[in-house]
Order: sequence, then C-alpha cells, then structure tokens
Amino acid sequence: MFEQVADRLKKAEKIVFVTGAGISQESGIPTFRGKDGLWRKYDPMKLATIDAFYENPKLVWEWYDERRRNILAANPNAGHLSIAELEKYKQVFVLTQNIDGLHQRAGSTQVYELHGSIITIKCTVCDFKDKITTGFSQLPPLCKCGNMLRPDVVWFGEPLSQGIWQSAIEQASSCDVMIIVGTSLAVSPANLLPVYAKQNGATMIEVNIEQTPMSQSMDVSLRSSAAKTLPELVSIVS
Ligand code: BJW
Ligand code: ZN
Repeated sequence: MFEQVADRLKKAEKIVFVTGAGISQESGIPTFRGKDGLWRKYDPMKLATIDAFYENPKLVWEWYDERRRNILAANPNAGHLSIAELEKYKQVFVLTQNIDGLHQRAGSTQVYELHGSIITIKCTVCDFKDKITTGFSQLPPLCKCGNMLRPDVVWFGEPLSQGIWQSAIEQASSCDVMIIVGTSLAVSPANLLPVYAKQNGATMIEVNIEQTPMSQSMDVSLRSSAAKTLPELVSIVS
C-alpha cells in the first residue's frame, strides 16, 4: 500500500497540506485537544469567543499575549521545514488552522491561514489591522479610534475570511495528493477540506500520532510524529 502511495507522490503535480496544532507540537507549542492540550486546562468558551472577549478582554488578551510570546520564541521544526523544501520539486499549498506563522517562517510561500494569525491585531470597530512588532503598554490595547484591539484570529462562532476559505476549497478540490498533518479534524468548516479532496479523487495521506474521524478514508495513515514523518515523505520525491 505504501509503495502505491509513494508512486502517486512522485507523480503528483500539486500537493496540498492541511495542517493543525500537531505539526507545531514538536516546536513546543501546545495542541488543543491532546493529552496536554489547551482545552484540557482552559474553557474555550471563556477564551475563544467574542462574548468571552467582551466579558473579560483583559483575561483573553493576557492568554493570547502569553501564547504569542511562546510562539515568537519557538522555531519551525523538521515538519514545517520539509513542507517548505518540497516546493523545490512540486506545486505546494498549505491550508493551516494554525495561527503561529511557523510555516511561513520555515519558508513556505503559499500558506492560507484559515483561523487567522496571532501576529496580527485588528480593531473591533474600524478597519485598522497591523502586525504586532512590539509588546503592549496596556491590555487590552486600544486602537487610535479609541476602541479595543483584538487578536486577528477566528473564534468559535465567527466565520472564516470568505476569500481564504474559497481559495482553500479550490486548492483542496484540485490537488493530486492531500497530506493531513496533526489535526483532530474536530473543528468545522476546516474539517471539510479533506472531503473536497477525496471527492475529487486525490490520494489521501494522514500524519497523526492518533486516529481521526477521517482515518478510515485515507489511502495511508502514518501513526507517527510530524517532525519525524514529513522529512521521510519528502525524501520520496527529492
Ligand atoms: C500530532 C502531534 C505530532 C499531536 N505529530 N500529530 C456548536 C456550538 C458552537 C459552534 C459549533 C457547534 N457545532 C459546530 C460548531 C462550529 C464550530 C466548531 O467546529 N465547533 C466544534 C469544536 C464543535 N466552528 C466554528 O465556530 C468556526 N466558524 C464557523 O463555523 O462559522 C460558521 C458561521 C457561519 C456564519 C456566521 C457565523 C458563523 C470557527 C472555528 C474557529 C476555531 N478557533 C480555534 C481557536 C482560535 C485560534 C487560537 O486561539 O489558536 O482554532 S479552536 C482551535 O481548534 C484552534 C485550532 O485551529 C482548531 C483546530 O484544532 P487542531 O489544529 O485540529 O488541534 P487539536 O488539538 O484538536 O488536534 C491536534 C492533533 O494533532 C491531534 O489529532 C493529535 O493526535 C495530533 N498530534 N502531536 C503529529 N507531534
Ligand atoms: Zn479602530
């Protein structure tokens, strides 16, 4: 079975990755639902919704600011780096649920951030949006217009950016191989992307230390860590 997949990987023109928190776990960034996952310690409804933000903006900001500092101190791992390296040989697109920017820092050039970015802030009222280059003198930080700034991430109940979502569907629907890495596929609509690829006849590969709801639909499921497995997969085509 693996040989057949290796052959399709070699012949593929376009490879699309769908990535989640698991790919950054080996960079020291915690996942959400795993053993040491963030949602085991914190209630997502108190930290990752717009209602929670308006109820306690300082608490939500303190949580994001601490995560932002951890993320900025982290480095891309062998998983991120090998996806970037694959661009030397194939057309590669990365559809990521991660907000950590590690794919871009690893050198990937075609990255769609489905759930936004922790490096960017936006105003809750006006159109202001910017990358954060320094720390904040107060939390929550305020916009020049006087209203609160918030992290530019997608919270529960919020729609994904329409443009990014449409592009993600297009890439998923037109790839030869989809490689799904380190996501529990618990969150919609991102968990539909493998369905689009499968419906269009893509070869499906999963890299995850645990089973997921889509494992049965895969051509091959590799039960091993992203930083160990992705370099091995990329070496097949290089
Ligand atoms: C390894 C590894 C290693 C570990 N190597 N593998 C009921 C009520 C309210 C809402 C809903 C509801 N039912 C459905 C919804 C919709 C909701 C949803 O899906 N909820 C479900 C959880 C039930 N979705 C939404 O609300 C989305 N918006 C939406 O649907 O809009 C519709 C709409 C239309 C019109 C008007 C209004 C709305 C938005 C979802 C936003 C998700 N946001 C978060 C947090 C924000 C960003 C942040 O702070 O970081 O995004 S939640 C969190 O989950 C984060 C992640 O991107 C996302 C996905 O998690 P991921 O990446 O899969 O991580 P884990 O931890 O789940 O899995 C890690 C995996 O890695 C595991 O499988 C491990 O085994 C593996 N692993 N180490 C390889 N080393
Ligand atoms: Zn403003």
